Amino acid sequence: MNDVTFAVLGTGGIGRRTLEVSTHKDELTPVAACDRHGVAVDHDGLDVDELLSATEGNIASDGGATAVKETGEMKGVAASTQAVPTDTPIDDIIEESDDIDAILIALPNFEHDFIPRVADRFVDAGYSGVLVDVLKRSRVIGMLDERTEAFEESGITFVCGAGATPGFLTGAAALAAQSFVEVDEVEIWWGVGLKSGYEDNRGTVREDIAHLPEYDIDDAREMSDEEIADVIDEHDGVIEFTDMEHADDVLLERAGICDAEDVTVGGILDVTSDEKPTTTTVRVTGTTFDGERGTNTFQLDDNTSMEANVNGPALGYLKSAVRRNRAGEYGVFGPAELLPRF
Ligand code: IKT
Repeated sequence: MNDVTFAVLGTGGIGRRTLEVSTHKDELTPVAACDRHGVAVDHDGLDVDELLSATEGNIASDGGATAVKETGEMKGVAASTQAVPTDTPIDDIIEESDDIDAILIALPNFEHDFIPRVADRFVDAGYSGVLVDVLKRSRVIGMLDERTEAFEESGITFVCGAGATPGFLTGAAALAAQSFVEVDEVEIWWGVGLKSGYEDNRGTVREDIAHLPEYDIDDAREMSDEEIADVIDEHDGVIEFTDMEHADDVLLERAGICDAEDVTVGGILDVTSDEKPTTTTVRVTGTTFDGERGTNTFQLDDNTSMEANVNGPALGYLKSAVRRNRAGEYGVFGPAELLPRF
């Protein structure tokens, strides 16, 4: 595969780690990155080490919404020597996007239609290329599906839900389903230990809290860092999630594998330890053509980090989508319909 250039919208935990993983992939060249108040563009390739060291440890839990501390010190992307401050980061990237093969949207904690609306802006600008997101919520997939025609006309290949879950684990479920002619149940159960990674992943933790029964995405977005810390303390640092609204369900349904209602997603987040509190497991139960009932199980090693399991697949799906895009295949794809490329 020829060189693939890409931009990252958002430089919270996901955006930054994606840039880092890409330095291990010869054919991927990150050429642009932004947060709410800064944008860095270099069509010959960003200096990822410089960008990461400039942004490391200075990102607010809003994924970079705070550009300037009270002290006047530059925060987020704007602190990089490759960046300029801006009030219009997404428009700035759109302006440069003619030569960019793919855009990774790594923006958590926004309203449900935020990613679809970002996609609209690329369509309106006549962008033709790949958009990839690591969104979580089931209800967003329908909003993207409604835009299929616009993406096809524009020449956009959109991959939705391309992180770990939905994403990697949805894809694993699609493979595990191949033994069966009828799939009865898909259970996704994840474990994440985030003691040292907590600061870097506060956006993801905030998003997870929105899945607790007593909260929703708007509450979680409005909560202060202290309030988030209080919720974590109330659970002694270990929070169990059940029946999460994760798009694995609709993504498996749209790939024809099972009904959305037969998919459950849950997991345990432990911010007191870097060890996974439980082994991340996908169990697919079904019936074979010759009448046997069985459960195929896919597990992640306890030593692979969430960062590895979200960002590796995000880039793998991005590469797969660029291949489709270059072959003239446009529209909306989910992680159960594509194999990520290594
Ligand atoms: C996500 O970002 O995909 C979802 C997060 C769970 C990641 C699971 C990783 C499992 C592993 O590394 O073993 C969470 C719901 N925010």
